[in-house]
Amino acid sequence: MELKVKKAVEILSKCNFLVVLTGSGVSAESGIPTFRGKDGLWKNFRAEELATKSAFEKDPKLVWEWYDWRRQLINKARLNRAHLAIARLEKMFEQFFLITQNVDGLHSRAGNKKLAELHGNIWRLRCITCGKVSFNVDVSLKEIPPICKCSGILRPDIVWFGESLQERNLAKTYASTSECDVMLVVGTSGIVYPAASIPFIAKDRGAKIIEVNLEETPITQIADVSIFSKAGEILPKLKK
Ligand code: BV8
Ligand code: ZN
Repeated sequence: MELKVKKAVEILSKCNFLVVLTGSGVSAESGIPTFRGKDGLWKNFRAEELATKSAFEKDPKLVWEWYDWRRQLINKARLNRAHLAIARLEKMFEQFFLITQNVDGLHSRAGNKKLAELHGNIWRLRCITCGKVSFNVDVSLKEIPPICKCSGILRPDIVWFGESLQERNLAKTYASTSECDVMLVVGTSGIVYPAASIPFIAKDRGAKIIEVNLEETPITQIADVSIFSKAGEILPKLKK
């Protein structure tokens, strides 16, 4: 493992433009369940069943309860050393961009500014009628589902399965992916598209790929180095 860390550090020492791509594994050590891990269940529902427009239309209360449960978890969660190291990396590379699939807002809380939240943000709400977007300040909702002033139902401002990602985020993502010379991929199973295609696009453009994960993923086959260990352990080493 030390050899691999050394190789990753060597790659980073020659890097001009660093892009980091994260998934729920980067928040796992903060106690937030990943999607496909064993604790990825809530009341025996899988995320794929609840994070869809049809589930919300069928039972907005149930879907809101799930998000409320997650927001309370996130509110109690402490940043872990991977979040802090990635915030530090933004300061160490003047050309830097962070692409996250996570909706928990923890990278911003850690201080990252140059980032795209590809799948939205659990703290933002959007009215399904008038489209107004607002930040929800209180952690748990008083009324479920919350109602907009225009009396429309508010939904989480999150990209559900089957929904397309926001153009603005995609543009920033593809721009940084085409310019970076190193992509550091942390804590993602590389299953959800279009996020999962990002490392492949970077690789095709000649970028070096460093992966940090507990398990092999489809990205492992194209990685220049894959370090199979906890993000909270490895990222501080890479930052140092
Ligand atoms: C789109 C917000 C089309 C929700 C999320 C069939 C039907 C319908 C759609 C599809 C289909 N087949 C394919 C699709 C496309 C679909 C897709 O890819 N599905 C997958 C499941 C096959 N994609 C979409 O639907 C996307 N939209 O395609 O639209 C379209 C196109 C044009 C026009 C109109 C429409 C939208 C995808 C976004 C879905 N929303 N999140 C919410 O959060 O509530 S995705 C969800 O999965 C989360 O955002 C999460 O981040 C993301 C990816 O999962 P991971 O982050 O990778 O988490 P996972 O648990 O899988 O892995 C964790 C990893 O961490 C593991 O590898 C583990 O080993 C590692 N780990 C754990 N602990 C640690 C660690 N590593 C290091 N250290 C540790 N300590
Ligand atoms: Zn409204």
